[in-house]
Formats: sequence, structure tokens, C-alpha cells
Amino acid sequence: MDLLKEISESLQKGDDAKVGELTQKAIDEGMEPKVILDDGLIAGMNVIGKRFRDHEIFLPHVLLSARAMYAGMDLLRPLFLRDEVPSAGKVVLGTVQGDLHDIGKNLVGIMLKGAGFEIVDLGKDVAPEVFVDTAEKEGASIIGMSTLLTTTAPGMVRVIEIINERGLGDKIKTIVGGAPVSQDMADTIGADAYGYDAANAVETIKEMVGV
Ligand code: B1M
Repeated sequence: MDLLKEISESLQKGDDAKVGELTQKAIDEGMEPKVILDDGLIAGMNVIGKRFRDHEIFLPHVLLSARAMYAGMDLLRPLFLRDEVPSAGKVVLGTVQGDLHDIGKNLVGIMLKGAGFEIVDLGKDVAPEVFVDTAEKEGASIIGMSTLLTTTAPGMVRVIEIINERGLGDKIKTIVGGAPVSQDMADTIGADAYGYDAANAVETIKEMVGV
């Protein structure tokens, strides 16, 4: 079987050891990290998402697949990072309050670091004030917010409100992303930008800070 398909299927089975083994094999064979990520790991996770939505599988199965996803991502992470790149700017990153999904947010962080950005990763379930307080304290010019749940998207609105209430709109720009987010939604809530995937988030943030 094709190696990428094997990675995808092992992830769907939640077999983290096998995903690690196959991801390493793909790396050793010289496959592009982005191809392994997109066509192996993310492809497998997309199938899990559809099967979960259709009630064919349940939460414990999704958790196992998430663990398997991390087994692969941990091996790919160093390949996306570059050493001693001068800082392109500082980005505060987090998943919004009430949302515990962090795989996509972590991918955005890995790729931004690889592009030379300093990342202040607040993790998941981050309160709106914490995003803005941290950006002010750290002197970050970008706040990146991720959400995977439609119910938690309003947390993004509150962050933008706080930025405006404190008159920080010129200093701190926002970018939003995650499965339920779209350009339309970003425009509606007044976010400065939308990233449809991790690579696009990096390109967009580079444009925002002018590097
Ligand atoms: Co849950 N989950 N989950 N889940 N989960 C979804 C999101 C869901 C769509 C599944 C479904 O029904 N089909 C659904 C949400 C429905 C909705 O709101 N419309 C859902 C649900 C309902 C839930 C629970 C409520 C289930 C329950 O408890 N009954 C619960 C919520 C818990 C909570 O957050 N409070 C829950 C829990 C979980 C797990 C903990 C088991 C696990 C998360 C583990 C973890 O993250 N550590 C999990 C998972 C794994 C998923 C699915 C299957 C996969 C998500 C994922 O990691 N995808 C997901 C189904 C799906 O999305 N199709 C689902 C891979 C990842 C690389 O993609 O995160 O989309 P993604 O990131 C992408 C882009 O979106 C973008 O870049 C990435 C690609 O490069 N991106 C950004 C992301 N953030 C960005 C930020 C940016 C720019 C781009 O700028 C800052």
C-alpha cells in the first residue's frame, strides 16, 4: 500500500506507534514534510471528522486518532523549524475560550516558527482578556485565534472588542482561523485577516507585518 495511505489509515485506527513508525519511514525516504502532513496525517484526520459527524465513531476513537496525529506531528515539527532565523515578529497564538481543539493551532505555530516568527503560545481555552493582555505585555503585533467549534467563535469577537476598547487597533492586528471560520466571518467580526490553513496563515501574517 502507498505509504501516505498507510499513515492515513493507521491514524484512523488510532495506532500512534504505527503512525510514528510510518512517518519516520516517509521522512527517511525523503518525502516532503508538507506532503506527509497534508496527504497522510491531515487526510486521515479529515476522514475521522466525517465519521464522527455521521455518528459512525465516538469521542474515545477521535481522542486516539488525535494522539496518533501528534505522534506524526512530533516527528515532523523539527523539519518545519529553521535555526537562527532573525525574528520576523512576535505572534500571540491560542485557541479561544471554551475550545479544547489544539492540533490546527499547533500546526500554525510550528509553521510560523519555521518562518522565523517568535510565538507566545497560550494553549487552548484562552480567555479574551488573556490574548490582549499578553500581546500588550509581550509587545506582539499579531494575535492569532483558532476555533474549531461554532459555539466558541464569539470569543474571537470579544478579543477584537477589547483591542478596540483599549485603542490598540493600530498596534495589534488579528488573524482568525479554524474549521468553522471563513473570510466572510472574519470580515463580519472585524478581524484584520483570515487564514484558511497553516501555510496560508504564515503567508498572510508575513504580509500583515511586511516581511
Ligand atoms: Co472535536 N469536533 N469535539 N475533538 N473534532 C470537531 C471540530 C467537529 C467538526 C467534529 C464533527 O462533528 N464533524 C465538531 C464541531 C462541530 C461544530 O462546532 N460545528 C466537534 C465536536 C462537536 C467536539 C465536542 C463538542 C464533542 C463532544 O464532546 N461531544 C468536543 C469539544 C471539546 C471542546 O473543545 N470543548 C470535541 C473534542 C475533540 C477531541 C478532544 C476528542 C479532539 C481534539 C484533540 C486536540 O485537538 N488535541 C477532537 C478532534 C480531533 C476533532 C476533529 C475530528 C479533528 C480536528 C483536527 O484536529 N483536525 C474535528 C473534525 C474536523 O475538523 N473535521 C472535530 C486536523 C487539524 C489539522 O485541522 O484544526 O481544522 P484544523 O486546522 C486547520 C485549519 O482549520 C487551519 O489550519 C489547519 C490546517 O493547516 N487553522 C487555522 C486552524 N486554526 C487556525 C488559526 C489560524 C489560521 C488557520 O490563524 C490564527
